[in-house]
Amino acid sequence: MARALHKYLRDEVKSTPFCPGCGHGILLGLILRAIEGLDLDMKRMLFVSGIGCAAWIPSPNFRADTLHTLHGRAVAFATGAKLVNPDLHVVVISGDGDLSSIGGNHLIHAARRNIDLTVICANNMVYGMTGGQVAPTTPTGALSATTPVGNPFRPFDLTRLVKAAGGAYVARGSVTRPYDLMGYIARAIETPAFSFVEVLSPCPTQFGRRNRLDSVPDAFDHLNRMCGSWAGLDPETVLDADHLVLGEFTDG
Ligand SMILES: Cc1ncc(C[n+]2csc(CCOP(=O)(O)OP(=O)(O)O)c2C)c(N)n1
Ligand SMILES: [Mg+2]
Repeated sequence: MARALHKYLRDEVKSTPFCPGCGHGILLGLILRAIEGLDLDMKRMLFVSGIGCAAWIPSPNFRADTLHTLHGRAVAFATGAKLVNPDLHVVVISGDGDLSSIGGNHLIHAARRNIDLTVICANNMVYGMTGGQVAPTTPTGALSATTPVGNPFRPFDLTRLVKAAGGAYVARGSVTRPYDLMGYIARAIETPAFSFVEVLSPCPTQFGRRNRLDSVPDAFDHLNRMCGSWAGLDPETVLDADHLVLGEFTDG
């Protein structure tokens, strides 16, 4: 499979921007595996990202057209590209801060307008690239560079937010459950309407370091525990800062 994926990657890119243990590299591989499974032509795809560690997933790695845009504006660029090139599969890949903080309005309005985009949000529960500041997805009580005694606020439930705004296909997966996640990504790309996949992705360097999850295995275990025992439950029944429900949250 690794050899099969090689054709989707640019040869000239020799290094990775991701820290050891970052989940974004796993997500990169799963997106390409989903594309391989769907047998899509990369010439008919456009990948759009904002600014942040997650925004480096498609650009410069994918051997396809990629737009690395402004912080928070990936969905706006993607909307424009889709409107003038309706035959393109336009996939936004960016971070939780980028898409739900500064870019939050673009996200909900694209869902409301049901623009035919796929948005993959790599949620590491923090602003990773800029030093681990609190994000709208940081769990209540979690420590960050800007909440040294704990985040006093509750996080967004991104899947519920996008579903309420009108998203046609909405799912939450985790890089710690790669096979399920690959299926969600494939079904999102196949959906001819606004689709959204939230992807939990550990950040040992920023989130882990401050929250006593110092080692890479600890950061992965923590995420798995958050998601584990709640998998398969109705998202309406349970959600708090420490427990996340994985699955596809789409009516009918
Ligand atoms: C207009 C603007 N404001 C702020 C920044 C600084 N900035 C760059 S990336 C980022 C946060 C990225 O967080 P996220 O999207 O969650 O990605 P991660 O690095 O965690 O993968 C911020 C605040 C910027 N580049 N431009
Ligand atoms: Mg982030």
